[in-house]
Amino acid sequence: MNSLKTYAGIPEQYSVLDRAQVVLISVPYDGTSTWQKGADKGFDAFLEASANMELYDIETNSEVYKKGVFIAEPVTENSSPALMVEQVHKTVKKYLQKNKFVTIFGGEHSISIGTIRAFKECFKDLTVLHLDAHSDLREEYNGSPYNHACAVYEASKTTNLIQVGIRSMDSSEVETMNKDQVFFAEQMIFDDSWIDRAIDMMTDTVFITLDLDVFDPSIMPSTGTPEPGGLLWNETIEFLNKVFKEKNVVGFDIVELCPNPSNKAPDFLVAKLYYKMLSYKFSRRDYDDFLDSDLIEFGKKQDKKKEQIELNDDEL
Ligand SMILES: [Mn+2]
Repeated sequence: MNSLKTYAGIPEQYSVLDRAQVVLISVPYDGTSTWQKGADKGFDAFLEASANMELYDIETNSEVYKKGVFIAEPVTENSSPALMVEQVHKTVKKYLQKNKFVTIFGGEHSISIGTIRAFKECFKDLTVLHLDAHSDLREEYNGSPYNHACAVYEASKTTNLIQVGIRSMDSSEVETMNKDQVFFAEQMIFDDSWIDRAIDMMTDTVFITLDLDVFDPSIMPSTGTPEPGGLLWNETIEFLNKVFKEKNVVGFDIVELCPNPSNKAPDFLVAKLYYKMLSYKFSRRDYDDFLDSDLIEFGKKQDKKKEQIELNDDEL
């Protein structure tokens, strides 16, 4: 049972609401998925994998779990897609109002309609950074606007939506799509300037919605609708690191883990991805209450990295 577990097996003192800066809400919802079912099992697989992970992050020289991660009561409403979305919206908002860094774990992508709505109401000039193989811009699908195929339609109307990794869409979505703010996977492989161009399009305040099928199925086969030609690990975290460094990321959701009990590597990838994103968030140099010693070490490391980058540029 989730209630007996903590994220990544962290000591209980870091998992209570009062002390935790991070809230993790699971939405084990799989009501509208159209192909492989199982996204409702994602959170447990993620949690189990997370308990087997090292808690020191080499890259940021930090142990972000000390910021505290509270696992909220899961959103289990599933009597209709509309009610599920409303319940997600309410729950996310409740924790945002407590000034927590709110993260949400699916479930399938329709849950993001509720998460984005809550963030949109709490933050001005919101950018939604959408990483996905699919454009998810249908106004409705199978008779509902709360289908996974419609996950960011509302965001396309109400926020600054930037889409990354897209490689599958329907012709009916062409009109809704703002092509100037879409980075198609086919183009990204030939030109890595997409990283800076995408960041330049963002406002300061960013919410990230990450559908795991944005990754290549070679490293992320455990998802409802895998698509060939996706992102690999290093380029993805390099991009995310830069986004967290340059923008104020106010929260994120991760969706569509559809675990396969005989291959736990994808579950582990997701556990590590979540931890990386928290590490990037909280080890930013200007983050006020980061321990002084950590801060100095981190600063040194960043300078070194900068030198290295400049060196590499010279070589070119
Ligand atoms: Mn997708």
